[in-house]
Amino acid sequence: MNKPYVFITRKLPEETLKNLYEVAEVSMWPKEEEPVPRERLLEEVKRADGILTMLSDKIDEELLTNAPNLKVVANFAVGFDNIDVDTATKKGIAICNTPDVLSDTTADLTFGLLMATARRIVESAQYIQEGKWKNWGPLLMAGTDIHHKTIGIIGMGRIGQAVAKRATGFEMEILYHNRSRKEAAEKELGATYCSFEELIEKSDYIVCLAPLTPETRGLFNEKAFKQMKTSAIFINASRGDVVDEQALYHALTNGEIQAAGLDVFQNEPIGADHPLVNLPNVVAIPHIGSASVETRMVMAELASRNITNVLLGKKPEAIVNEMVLT
Ligand code: 8YV
Repeated sequence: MNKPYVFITRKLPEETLKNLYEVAEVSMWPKEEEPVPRERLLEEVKRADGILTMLSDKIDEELLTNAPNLKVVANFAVGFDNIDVDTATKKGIAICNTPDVLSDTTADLTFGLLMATARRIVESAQYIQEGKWKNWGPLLMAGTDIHHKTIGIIGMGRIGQAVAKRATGFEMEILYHNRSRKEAAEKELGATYCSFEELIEKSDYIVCLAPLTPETRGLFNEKAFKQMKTSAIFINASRGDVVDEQALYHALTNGEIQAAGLDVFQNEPIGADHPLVNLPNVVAIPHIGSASVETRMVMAELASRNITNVLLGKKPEAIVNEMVLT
């Protein structure tokens, strides 16, 4: 019997795909930093039983309705806003993701971004690189304290809770807003639930880790930035589309908030001419929340196991639309 066919949309380390090679014929787009062209992907899904894909590939209705054999799409990410899950579910296609394995790594980066922004670390490094450090002054590159301040976390899922855990080490007061109450976070981390409005008004650091949904799209708009303290620092490590970037630019250049640390943008990848990138009070980084070598390997292994399990008729470890399995 022919083995099922799996297409991988980006070059991943071969050693992370061992179990997949045992059960499937595998072909992989050979470039690491260049997405597979849409035409090639449309061609591949005509025969694929499984696709291992990335956030940069749109797995939309057109693609899913031209995939007669497709049984599983495994996203190399915890988020899955690049996939039309409703259409996939109607067609009985399993959608898998990579939760848990990236939570601590993404929380480390989020906290690092917060610290870099508050303490002007990137601006300070550039100051030396540009040969500007000629003298010392009491307020040279003076930033803002982190310890004992109030952090407000929007999206208290696994990553949000891992950020909150780090905030306890800085003895911060922790506020959170989430679709549902997280009693464990309240008990174990001393986090306090509050409304979105209350959170943005009271927090010194506003950290967005909420998934992109119809409810969160454009959540951080002109009104929201106006409600924040003028000393507030905004950190976004979820999705660019939760922010109205024009409103953020206005807030940062008109003293409505103090600074922003951004790992994600509305239209990625962005160029050096993006209006937010060269503001002195912005630290911008290229969507690297989960990008540690260790975690990227484990993500690839999990995505690969997710496909293997679905193809073998077993329950995958992480599935978004479990109803397709019944
Ligand atoms: C992705 C992410 O893994 O997991 C997510 O949802 O945003 C990132 O960690 C990365 O962009 C690769 O797709």
